Amino acid sequence: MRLPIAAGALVAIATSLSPTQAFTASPSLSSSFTSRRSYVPRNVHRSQPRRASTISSLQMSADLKVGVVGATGAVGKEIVGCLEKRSFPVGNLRIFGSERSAGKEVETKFGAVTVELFSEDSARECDVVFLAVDGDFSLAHAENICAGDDGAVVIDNSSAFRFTDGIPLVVPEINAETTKGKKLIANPNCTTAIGLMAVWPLHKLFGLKKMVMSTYQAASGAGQPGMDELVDGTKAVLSGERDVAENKIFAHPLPFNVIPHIDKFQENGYTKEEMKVTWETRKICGLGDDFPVSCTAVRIPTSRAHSESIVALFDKPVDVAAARKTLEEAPGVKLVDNPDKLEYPMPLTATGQYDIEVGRLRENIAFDNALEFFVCGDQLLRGAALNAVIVAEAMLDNGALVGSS
Ligand code: 2RA
Repeated sequence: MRLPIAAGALVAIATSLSPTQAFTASPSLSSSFTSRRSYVPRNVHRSQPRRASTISSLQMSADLKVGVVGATGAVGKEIVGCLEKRSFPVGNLRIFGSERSAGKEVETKFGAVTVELFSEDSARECDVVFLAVDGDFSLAHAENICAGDDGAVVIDNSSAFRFTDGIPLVVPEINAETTKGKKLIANPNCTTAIGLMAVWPLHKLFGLKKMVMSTYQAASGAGQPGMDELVDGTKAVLSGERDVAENKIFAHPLPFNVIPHIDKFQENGYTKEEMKVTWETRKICGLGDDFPVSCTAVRIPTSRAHSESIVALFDKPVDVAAARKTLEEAPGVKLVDNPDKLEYPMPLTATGQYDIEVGRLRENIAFDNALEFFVCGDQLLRGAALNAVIVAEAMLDNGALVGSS
């Protein structure tokens, strides 16, 4: 079966977001806790001391045919990196791209891989395909890649299917069981995935009633072009070449600025990025369609870790010590909350890490039964690539993903 490629859709393969999506788009305390701490140079991965989730050794022994579409973009590169570092059972790695990248060679732990021109037929030959492409491309091809008993499992990083009934939207530490028997899985928006890693354990403890989030989002949310625009613009201003940086990706110059605008404005005055936090929180956590979640999403001039200030209101009275203990034990979460030593979550320390950092934990003084805290997470890892790879691991574990001969 040969199915057509949507005209123009491949143009966006090399980056995870189009420019349009990026902006129109896109003292002393007595109780201090730090579970682990280490500084990581920007964009450098240190060895990961623990895994955000585990899969059984039996299933790890299967060798899978793995496809990555968009592997030359910022998220795609990290997917390949996660497959390598987490010892995902890759028997054969295939990288698919546009005409522009087809034929290029990519060095991987699994050997040198020549980028193939994408076709649905080729992608269907894989056991699992990670899509790190834009929503139009996913809409055109994802369902065809996974159709039928012989189709591949597809884990889609775009927003194309996040709110489609019957398609799971998954943060594996929260709702991995929803992938059972499914072949198309939606990966959440980075902002939601990072925040919910901290909110979910607290929800289980106290029962979430409402949530208000304010974000401080890195340039990487707009893909490699966003990171490049930040670095180039900062250099241009610091060298005296320009008074104010140029902007093509973001709505305004990002260097030396903050921009309270990510994704398109909606009729209710929120942006789509903000509403994604509301809609995705409801779906992933199994909350009602009118569950109250409000977000203000802001782009700041950092490279690749998103930060979030969260006020969570609960049904039950909150106990800060119990909350700390729960967060310390939560998979994929690192409690960094030691103000006496100036230790709290920061993009600098969260960059390159699998775990999200949570800290500045305190009882909120404006609302009853409310906690306030600060979260940082690597936008390209927990916010995208790592989450997708752990979804695949969970599917190996529950039998939704099996190797074919
Ligand atoms: C952003 N959340 O930061 C988006 C990317 N998925 O722009």
